Amino acid sequence: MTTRYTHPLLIAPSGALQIPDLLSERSNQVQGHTGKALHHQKPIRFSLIIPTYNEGKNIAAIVDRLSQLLDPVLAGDYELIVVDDDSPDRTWELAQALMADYPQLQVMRRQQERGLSTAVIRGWQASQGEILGVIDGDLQHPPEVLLNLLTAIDQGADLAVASRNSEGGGVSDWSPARRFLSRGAQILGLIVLPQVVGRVSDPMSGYFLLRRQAIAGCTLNPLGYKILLEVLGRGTVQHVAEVGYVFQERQEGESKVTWKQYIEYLLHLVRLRFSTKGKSIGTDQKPPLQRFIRFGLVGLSGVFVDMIMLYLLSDPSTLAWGLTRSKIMASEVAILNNFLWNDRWTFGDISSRQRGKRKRLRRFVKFNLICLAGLILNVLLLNFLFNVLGINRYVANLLAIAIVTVWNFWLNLKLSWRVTDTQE
Ligand SMILES: Nc1nc2c(ncn2[C@@H]2O[C@H](COP(=O)(O)OP(=O)(O)O)[C@@H](O)[C@H]2O)c(=O)[nH]1
Ligand SMILES: [Mg+2]
Repeated sequence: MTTRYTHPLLIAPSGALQIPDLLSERSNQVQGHTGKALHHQKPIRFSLIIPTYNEGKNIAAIVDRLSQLLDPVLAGDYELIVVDDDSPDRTWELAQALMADYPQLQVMRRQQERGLSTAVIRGWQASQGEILGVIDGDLQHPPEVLLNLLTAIDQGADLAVASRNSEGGGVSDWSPARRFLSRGAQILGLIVLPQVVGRVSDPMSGYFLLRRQAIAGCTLNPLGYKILLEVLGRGTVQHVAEVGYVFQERQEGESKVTWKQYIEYLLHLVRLRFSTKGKSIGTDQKPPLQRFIRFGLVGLSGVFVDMIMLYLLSDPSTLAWGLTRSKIMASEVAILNNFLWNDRWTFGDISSRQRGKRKRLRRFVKFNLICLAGLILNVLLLNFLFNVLGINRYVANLLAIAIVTVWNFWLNLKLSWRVTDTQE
């Protein structure tokens, strides 16, 4: 009879969700670290957390691919930490069996807590890396991107995010409904928590690396899935880098995302909004004042276009169209005028990096959709100011345009030209 040696598991830390500084006294912060007594070892370069729940069919493949990828660049100087929430399919046990063949692999089986965000944090707490990272365990995040993320950190970024929305990024096979939902969530984030959500092009990314220093000592308090929001909201992140990636379709197992995660996302945004109030977000980004001035001037040219069109279409001495119809038409012409100027001038630096007719068309479609939403707001405001408050139609129009300009600037900055911290 042979008994196979089983490698010890990491015991899940308990207590506050706080990442210890590697240099400080940490014996009472990392409780119950068994086996290799890692906290007495010297720090290592990189710790990558792989959170799993029922990923039994994926775990061997992801561990193998990550090891193949990292061994040549970080031989012995990294750790892969699978944090499994006591999966019914016993993912943790399968991972544990892999430890014999993959010496950099560690496994944590959590039985007291559940949830993606806390799994990641508990993994980081038990880790030794100067650079911390997270990657999904289902191979939807292409492992190769890790090398670019590591390079970005080596080049000085505090946070390197794999993004579906920057150059080279995308989603493989999403339905329009799913894309819409994802964008809607981002827009809500931009409205509720602009200084946090606006810093990256893919605030919902679950694939990123950061320097331990950026969050060491902060008490994290996440809700649901979006751990990146927590890092951006509570950490000290100066330089952000982004690397585009294409979100792969799941081959094995199934997604754990339900409506609950959308609700939690909203609550998380609100909670962060209040708890980070007054905190100056650690950023080297200047407010995009110059852009706003340009956008404002372009908007002003649009006002003239809009006014002239409104006069030509609605004035009793000219075509005498109805007010709403005239306003929609006038705004559409103004939108076209504004796009052309903004693309050339306000965001000319970004546009010149995203060349090609298709990309330009995409920017125009986004610009149009955002302005269209703004236009609806504009028409409602104009009708309210003119019909309800009895303000002169042109003054009412000016007021409505001013309010909608702020909406248009912010959303277009973040969604059409995608200006984030990494580009300023
Ligand atoms: N430890 C842990 N991992 C989780 C939990 N929920 C999801 N995961 C893992 O987190 C990653 C992303 O989850 P997934 O359901 O694929 O999300 P989606 O890609 O957005 O559909 C996968 O590796 C999951 O196994 C959880 O509650 N605990
Ligand atoms: Mg997934």
